[in-house]
Amino acid sequence: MTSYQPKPEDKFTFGLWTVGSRGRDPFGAEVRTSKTPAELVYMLSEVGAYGVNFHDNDLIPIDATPAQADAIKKDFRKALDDTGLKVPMATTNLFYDPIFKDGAFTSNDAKVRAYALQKTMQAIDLGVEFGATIYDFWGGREGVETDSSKSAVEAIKRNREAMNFLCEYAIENKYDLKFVLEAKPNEPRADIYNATTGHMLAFIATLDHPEMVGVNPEVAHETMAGLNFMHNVAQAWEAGKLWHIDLNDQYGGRYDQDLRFGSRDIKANFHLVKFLEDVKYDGSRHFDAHAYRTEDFEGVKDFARGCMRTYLLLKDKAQQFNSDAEVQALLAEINDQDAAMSGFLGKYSKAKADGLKAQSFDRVKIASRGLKYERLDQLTIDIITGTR
Ligand code: GCO
Ligand code: MN
Ligand code: MN
Repeated sequence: MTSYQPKPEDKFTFGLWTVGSRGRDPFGAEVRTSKTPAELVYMLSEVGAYGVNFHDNDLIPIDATPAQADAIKKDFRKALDDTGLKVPMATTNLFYDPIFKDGAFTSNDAKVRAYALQKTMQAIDLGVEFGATIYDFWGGREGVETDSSKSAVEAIKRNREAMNFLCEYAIENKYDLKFVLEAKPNEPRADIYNATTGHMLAFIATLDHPEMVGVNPEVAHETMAGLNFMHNVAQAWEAGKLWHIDLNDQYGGRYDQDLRFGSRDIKANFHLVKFLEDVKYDGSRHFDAHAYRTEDFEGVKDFARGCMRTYLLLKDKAQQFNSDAEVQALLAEINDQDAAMSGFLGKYSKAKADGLKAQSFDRVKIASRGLKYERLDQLTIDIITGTR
């Protein structure tokens, strides 16, 4: 029986903006008191997290004086030293300040685009100062309410220009840094460009330094788009681009709910955790979620502990699935390959094509075989629910 205690090698991380969220929403004010970045670090250490990530302005308010910034950094550094927490990832807030009301890198206003680049370079410096090796780009306002306002092609070009600029900046400064792009279909804009992880993968291939840029898929975002999150993660993995992941949970067809990881769709999250563990994904498991607005700071700890515990529970269940004799026998049967077909499948050759055209297949017989996926899925349910 495992204790489900988080360990550093689990690489569980939280953003300052996640556990620091005070529960404000479009319909109501803050319900929790403000905590300093250092206080949040001590709390994350208490619950067993490995690391803490931040936006530039989670750490240093946008209008802080240099003296205030130094004092905050000193406290934050001390908290990191005291606890041993790491800062694996950092990012830029390019959505909160009114200047970004029409986007940052894709804004129609050249001054806004230039300011966004300046702010991002400064935020990259700050992230690197605290040891970040992954730098996230979530283009929250890179979109529109009306397509009358902006050329969708121009938006792609501006986004590309900005990413190329920032890659060169990181190279010039010899930063040990990789960039990850985080897609979201909508919210806060009515529509956001490069709406899914698949769009991001296609976009990355067009950059000057595609080798520096990967993706940061988020459960809620692909679920909002009505997609199978794990499939997107698998595609990113197969492309060698899964360098970060934002874990939370979400009901489909709704606003971005940022629910505690695994609190909504246990089966989908089981398959997600199983995938990450099976392929030995070794990046951060970052929880980009918020505690319910009903909670006080103790409830935020319950939320953070719950995210990690559910991940570890599902990891345990994935191991059970992998070592269950009946499950494995079914999988072996499903995946049993007819050796005779290897003469037809795989890489093209004229001989294969000719042979294949001459081959006769008993379609009806092949189709008549039951695949036992019902049995397999019920075994999965039995395992997840602890019945088995
Ligand atoms: C959201 C996003 C953000 C980003 C964060 C880091 O929907 O609000 O997921 O939480 O992940 O801003 O860039
Ligand atoms: Mn999100
Ligand atoms: Mn996110």
